[in-house]
Amino acid sequence: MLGKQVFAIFLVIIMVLFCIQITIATHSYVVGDSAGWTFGVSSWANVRKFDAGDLLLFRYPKGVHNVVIVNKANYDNCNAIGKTLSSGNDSVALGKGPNYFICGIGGHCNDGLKMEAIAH
Ligand SMILES: *[C@@H]1O[C@H](CO)[C@@H](O)[C@H](O)[C@H]1NC(C)=O
Ligand SMILES: [Cu+2]
Repeated sequence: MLGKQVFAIFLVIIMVLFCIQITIATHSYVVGDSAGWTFGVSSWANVRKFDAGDLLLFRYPKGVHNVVIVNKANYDNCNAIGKTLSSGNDSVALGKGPNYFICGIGGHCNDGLKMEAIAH
């Protein structure tokens, strides 16, 4: 008797958790796939459809590159002004709309280590 009620409540809890899981499910992407965060990476980003909350994982040799989260003006002008990540294995959740990333080391941004990821 009590066993059946407990079981029913248990089932409801499982179903609620399952629904929550579906709503918050996000994708994660390794930026540039096997090439990683490197020159020409925008061609990787341009063909992908991201959702707000998706996780981007930036992989690169630590010290060789970094990842600076910039605004559009600084993206266009390769000004490395913004939150800077430098572990070589950096994870960033996308906000809705355009997200701009550049490498702040040397002339790498001007040489094509920059990327816009648009999240819907
Ligand atoms: C890189 O980061 C991801 C996600 O934060 C983690 O799962 C993975 O183990 C890390 N890899 C290395 C080599 O640190
Ligand atoms: Cu770089």
